[in-house]
Amino acid sequence: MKNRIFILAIFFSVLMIGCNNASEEMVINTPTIQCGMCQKIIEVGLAKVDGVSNPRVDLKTKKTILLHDPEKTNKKSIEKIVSELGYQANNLKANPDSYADLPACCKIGGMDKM
Ligand SMILES: [Cu+2]
Repeated sequence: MKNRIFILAIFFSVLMIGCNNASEEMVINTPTIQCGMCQKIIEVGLAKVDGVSNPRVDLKTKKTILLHDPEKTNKKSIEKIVSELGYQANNLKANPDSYADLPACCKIGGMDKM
């Protein structure tokens, strides 16, 4: 019986630590990324955002995975930031001006022309 309370206590304190961190995983589809440079642009761009930590771009699956603090930021604003970096984020299309400024290799089909 004592053991069970002990386990429960550990369980709840782990939960509390989780809440204090307030970091939830978020996965964003970034289907227009082409190369390692795109990966860097998005990872560096998102790392600067308050409430975002450990952003990483998976080139193979074309997904961006990050931890975020729901009190500081949300999916909508992160999608907007990715769009402003020049990339599509889920259903939000890339900002056309930012996309135009991307290096040629980072444009859609850019890697195929090399
Ligand atoms: Cu690129």
